[in-house]
Amino acid sequence: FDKNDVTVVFVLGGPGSGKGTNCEHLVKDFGFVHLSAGDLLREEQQRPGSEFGELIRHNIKEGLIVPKEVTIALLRNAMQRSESKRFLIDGFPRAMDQAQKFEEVVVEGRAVLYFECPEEEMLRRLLKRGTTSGRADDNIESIRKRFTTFRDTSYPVIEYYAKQDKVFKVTCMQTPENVYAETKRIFTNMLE
Ligand code: UP5
Ligand code: MG
Repeated sequence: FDKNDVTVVFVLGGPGSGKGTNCEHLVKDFGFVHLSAGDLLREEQQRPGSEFGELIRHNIKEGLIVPKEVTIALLRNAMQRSESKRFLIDGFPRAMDQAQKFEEVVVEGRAVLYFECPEEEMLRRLLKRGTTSGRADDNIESIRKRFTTFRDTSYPVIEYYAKQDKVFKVTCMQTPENVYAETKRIFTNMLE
Protein backbone atom coordinates (compact mmCIF):
# COMPACT_ATOMS: atom_id res chain seq x y z
CA PHE A 1 0.00 0.00 0.00
CA ASP A 2 0.94 3.64 -0.37
CA LYS A 3 2.38 5.07 2.84
CA ASN A 4 1.28 8.57 1.92
CA ASP A 5 -2.28 7.48 1.52
CA VAL A 6 -2.75 5.62 4.81
CA THR A 7 -3.97 7.07 8.12
CA VAL A 8 -2.98 5.25 11.30
CA VAL A 9 -4.25 6.22 14.74
CA PHE A 10 -2.65 4.34 17.64
CA VAL A 11 -5.00 3.51 20.51
CA LEU A 12 -3.02 3.17 23.72
CA GLY A 13 -3.69 2.82 27.44
CA GLY A 14 -3.11 0.35 30.25
CA PRO A 15 -4.55 -3.16 30.36
CA GLY A 16 -8.33 -2.93 30.71
CA SER A 17 -8.47 0.84 30.10
CA GLY A 18 -11.15 0.41 27.39
CA LYS A 19 -9.19 0.40 24.13
CA GLY A 20 -11.08 -2.48 22.52
CA THR A 21 -14.53 -1.35 23.71
CA ASN A 22 -14.15 2.16 22.31
CA CYS A 23 -12.51 1.01 19.06
CA GLU A 24 -15.61 -1.07 18.29
CA HIS A 25 -17.77 2.05 18.55
CA LEU A 26 -15.32 4.14 16.50
CA VAL A 27 -15.44 1.56 13.70
CA LYS A 28 -19.21 2.01 13.45
CA ASP A 29 -19.12 5.82 13.56
CA PHE A 30 -16.01 6.61 11.52
CA GLY A 31 -15.46 3.61 9.25
CA PHE A 32 -11.91 2.91 10.38
CA VAL A 33 -10.65 -0.67 10.46
CA HIS A 34 -9.78 -1.87 13.97
CA LEU A 35 -6.62 -3.92 14.35
CA SER A 36 -5.89 -5.10 17.90
CA ALA A 37 -2.29 -6.26 18.19
CA GLY A 38 -3.27 -8.50 21.11
CA ASP A 39 -6.10 -10.10 19.11
CA LEU A 40 -3.78 -10.70 16.14
CA LEU A 41 -1.24 -12.34 18.46
CA ARG A 42 -3.92 -14.55 20.07
CA GLU A 43 -5.07 -15.61 16.58
CA GLU A 44 -1.51 -16.41 15.52
CA GLN A 45 -1.05 -18.41 18.72
CA GLN A 46 -4.05 -20.58 17.74
CA ARG A 47 -3.01 -21.01 14.12
CA PRO A 48 -1.97 -24.61 13.51
CA GLY A 49 1.66 -24.78 12.46
CA SER A 50 2.60 -21.34 13.75
CA GLU A 51 6.24 -21.29 14.80
CA PHE A 52 5.46 -18.54 17.32
CA GLY A 53 2.57 -20.20 19.18
CA GLU A 54 4.47 -21.17 22.28
CA LEU A 55 6.39 -17.89 22.49
CA ILE A 56 3.18 -15.87 22.24
CA ARG A 57 1.38 -18.01 24.82
CA HIS A 58 4.26 -17.62 27.29
CA ASN A 59 4.69 -13.87 26.81
CA ILE A 60 0.98 -13.06 27.09
CA LYS A 61 0.63 -15.04 30.31
CA GLU A 62 3.73 -13.32 31.74
CA GLY A 63 2.67 -9.86 30.59
CA LEU A 64 5.79 -9.62 28.42
CA ILE A 65 6.01 -8.01 25.02
CA VAL A 66 6.34 -10.39 22.07
CA PRO A 67 9.36 -9.55 19.84
CA LYS A 68 8.42 -6.67 17.59
CA GLU A 69 9.15 -8.51 14.31
CA VAL A 70 6.27 -10.91 15.00
CA THR A 71 3.70 -8.24 15.83
CA ILE A 72 4.74 -5.86 13.06
CA ALA A 73 4.48 -8.66 10.47
CA LEU A 74 0.95 -9.51 11.69
CA LEU A 75 -0.13 -5.85 11.59
CA ARG A 76 1.42 -5.22 8.21
CA ASN A 77 -0.26 -8.31 6.71
CA ALA A 78 -3.64 -7.30 8.13
CA MET A 79 -3.24 -3.79 6.70
CA GLN A 80 -2.26 -5.11 3.30
CA ARG A 81 -5.18 -7.55 3.18
CA SER A 82 -7.62 -4.78 4.07
CA GLU A 83 -9.30 -2.58 1.47
CA SER A 84 -9.24 0.28 3.96
CA LYS A 85 -6.78 3.15 4.18
CA ARG A 86 -7.71 4.16 7.73
CA PHE A 87 -6.70 2.07 10.70
CA LEU A 88 -7.08 2.09 14.45
CA ILE A 89 -4.11 0.17 15.80
CA ASP A 90 -5.06 -0.93 19.31
CA GLY A 91 -2.48 -1.89 21.93
CA PHE A 92 0.56 -1.13 19.77
CA PRO A 93 3.27 0.22 19.91
CA ARG A 94 3.89 -0.71 23.54
CA ALA A 95 7.68 -0.27 23.56
CA MET A 96 9.95 2.38 22.05
CA ASP A 97 11.69 -0.06 19.71
CA GLN A 98 8.31 -1.11 18.29
CA ALA A 99 7.31 2.50 17.68
CA GLN A 100 10.55 3.26 15.86
CA LYS A 101 10.52 0.09 13.76
CA PHE A 102 6.88 0.51 12.75
CA GLU A 103 7.54 4.10 11.66
CA GLU A 104 10.50 2.90 9.64
CA VAL A 105 8.98 -0.10 7.88
CA VAL A 106 5.23 0.63 7.79
CA VAL A 107 4.07 4.20 8.37
CA GLU A 108 4.13 7.06 10.89
CA GLY A 109 1.16 7.32 13.21
CA ARG A 110 -1.02 10.37 12.68
CA ALA A 111 -2.16 10.56 16.33
CA VAL A 112 -2.50 8.62 19.57
CA LEU A 113 -5.78 8.17 21.39
CA TYR A 114 -4.75 7.54 24.99
CA PHE A 115 -7.14 6.02 27.53
CA GLU A 116 -5.95 7.16 30.93
CA CYS A 117 -7.20 4.99 33.78
CA PRO A 118 -6.10 4.36 37.39
CA GLU A 119 -4.74 0.89 38.11
CA GLU A 120 -7.40 0.10 40.76
CA GLU A 121 -10.11 0.61 38.15
CA MET A 122 -8.30 -1.43 35.49
CA LEU A 123 -7.79 -4.20 38.05
CA ARG A 124 -11.50 -4.23 38.90
CA ARG A 125 -12.50 -4.41 35.25
CA LEU A 126 -10.03 -7.14 34.33
CA LEU A 127 -10.92 -9.35 37.29
CA LYS A 128 -14.58 -9.00 36.38
CA ARG A 129 -13.89 -9.78 32.73
CA GLY A 130 -11.75 -12.75 33.81
CA THR A 131 -14.82 -14.55 35.13
CA THR A 132 -16.03 -15.00 31.52
CA SER A 133 -13.29 -13.97 29.04
CA GLY A 134 -11.23 -17.13 29.00
CA ARG A 135 -8.16 -14.91 28.49
CA ALA A 136 -5.05 -16.56 29.94
CA ASP A 137 -3.87 -13.17 31.27
CA ASP A 138 -7.04 -12.11 33.13
CA ASN A 139 -5.85 -13.39 36.50
CA ILE A 140 -4.27 -11.47 39.35
CA GLU A 141 -0.70 -12.70 38.76
CA SER A 142 -0.72 -11.89 35.04
CA ILE A 143 -2.53 -8.57 35.59
CA ARG A 144 0.18 -7.39 38.03
CA LYS A 145 2.86 -8.24 35.45
CA ARG A 146 0.93 -6.45 32.68
CA PHE A 147 0.74 -3.32 34.88
CA THR A 148 4.50 -3.41 35.50
CA THR A 149 5.23 -3.73 31.77
CA PHE A 150 2.84 -0.90 31.01
CA ARG A 151 4.44 1.44 33.56
CA ASP A 152 8.06 0.65 32.72
CA THR A 153 8.01 -0.02 28.99
CA SER A 154 4.77 1.17 27.36
CA TYR A 155 4.20 4.50 29.10
CA PRO A 156 7.40 6.01 27.62
CA VAL A 157 5.87 5.52 24.17
CA ILE A 158 2.99 7.81 25.16
CA GLU A 159 5.49 10.40 26.43
CA TYR A 160 7.40 10.15 23.16
CA TYR A 161 4.27 10.93 21.12
CA ALA A 162 3.20 13.62 23.60
CA LYS A 163 6.43 15.48 22.81
CA GLN A 164 5.26 15.52 19.19
CA ASP A 165 1.83 16.85 20.26
CA LYS A 166 0.17 13.73 18.91
CA VAL A 167 -1.55 12.51 22.09
CA PHE A 168 -5.30 12.97 22.67
CA LYS A 169 -6.30 11.86 26.15
CA VAL A 170 -9.60 10.32 27.25
CA THR A 171 -10.41 9.95 30.95
CA CYS A 172 -11.93 6.61 31.84
CA MET A 173 -13.64 6.95 35.23
CA GLN A 174 -17.12 7.25 33.77
CA THR A 175 -19.79 4.90 32.44
CA PRO A 176 -18.96 3.17 29.14
CA GLU A 177 -21.54 5.42 27.40
CA ASN A 178 -19.93 8.60 28.71
CA VAL A 179 -16.41 7.44 27.96
CA TYR A 180 -17.44 6.77 24.38
CA ALA A 181 -19.19 10.15 24.09
CA GLU A 182 -15.93 11.82 25.12
CA THR A 183 -13.94 9.54 22.80
CA LYS A 184 -16.14 10.46 19.86
CA ARG A 185 -15.81 14.18 20.53
CA ILE A 186 -12.03 13.97 20.86
CA PHE A 187 -11.69 11.73 17.82
CA THR A 188 -13.70 14.17 15.70
CA ASN A 189 -11.47 17.10 16.75
CA MET A 190 -8.38 15.00 16.22
CA LEU A 191 -9.21 14.33 12.57
CA GLU A 192 -9.68 18.01 11.77
N1 UP5 B 1 -15.11 -1.69 30.41
C1 UP5 B 1 -14.72 -0.92 29.36
N2 UP5 B 1 -15.01 0.38 29.58
C2 UP5 B 1 -15.60 0.46 30.79
C3 UP5 B 1 -16.12 1.53 31.58
N3 UP5 B 1 -16.12 2.80 31.16
N4 UP5 B 1 -16.63 1.24 32.80
C4 UP5 B 1 -16.64 -0.04 33.26
N5 UP5 B 1 -16.17 -1.11 32.56
C5 UP5 B 1 -15.65 -0.86 31.34
O1 UP5 B 1 -12.18 -3.29 28.51
C6 UP5 B 1 -11.80 -4.11 29.60
C7 UP5 B 1 -13.04 -4.50 30.40
O2 UP5 B 1 -13.60 -3.33 30.99
C8 UP5 B 1 -14.16 -5.10 29.55
O3 UP5 B 1 -14.79 -6.12 30.27
C9 UP5 B 1 -15.09 -3.92 29.29
O4 UP5 B 1 -16.42 -4.32 29.09
C10 UP5 B 1 -14.94 -3.13 30.59
P1 UP5 B 1 -11.48 -3.42 27.09
O5 UP5 B 1 -12.16 -2.49 26.16
O6 UP5 B 1 -11.37 -4.84 26.70
O7 UP5 B 1 -10.03 -2.84 27.47
P2 UP5 B 1 -8.65 -2.97 26.72
O8 UP5 B 1 -7.92 -1.71 27.01
O9 UP5 B 1 -8.84 -3.38 25.31
O10 UP5 B 1 -8.01 -4.15 27.59
P3 UP5 B 1 -7.06 -5.34 27.18
O11 UP5 B 1 -7.09 -6.31 28.29
O12 UP5 B 1 -7.36 -5.83 25.82
O13 UP5 B 1 -5.66 -4.57 27.16
P4 UP5 B 1 -4.22 -5.10 27.09
O14 UP5 B 1 -3.45 -3.95 26.58
O15 UP5 B 1 -3.76 -5.70 28.34
O16 UP5 B 1 -4.36 -6.34 26.08
P5 UP5 B 1 -3.86 -6.59 24.60
O17 UP5 B 1 -4.78 -7.58 24.02
O18 UP5 B 1 -3.62 -5.32 23.90
O19 UP5 B 1 -2.45 -7.28 24.87
C11 UP5 B 1 -2.38 -8.52 25.57
C12 UP5 B 1 -0.94 -9.00 25.62
O20 UP5 B 1 -0.49 -9.27 24.30
C13 UP5 B 1 0.09 -8.04 26.19
O21 UP5 B 1 0.12 -8.06 27.61
C14 UP5 B 1 1.37 -8.59 25.58
O22 UP5 B 1 1.80 -9.74 26.27
C15 UP5 B 1 0.89 -9.02 24.20
N6 UP5 B 1 1.14 -7.96 23.20
C16 UP5 B 1 2.42 -7.84 22.68
O23 UP5 B 1 3.32 -8.59 23.06
N7 UP5 B 1 2.67 -6.89 21.72
C17 UP5 B 1 1.72 -6.04 21.28
O24 UP5 B 1 2.02 -5.21 20.42
C18 UP5 B 1 0.41 -6.15 21.80
C19 UP5 B 1 0.15 -7.11 22.76
MG1 MG C 1 -8.15 -5.05 24.14
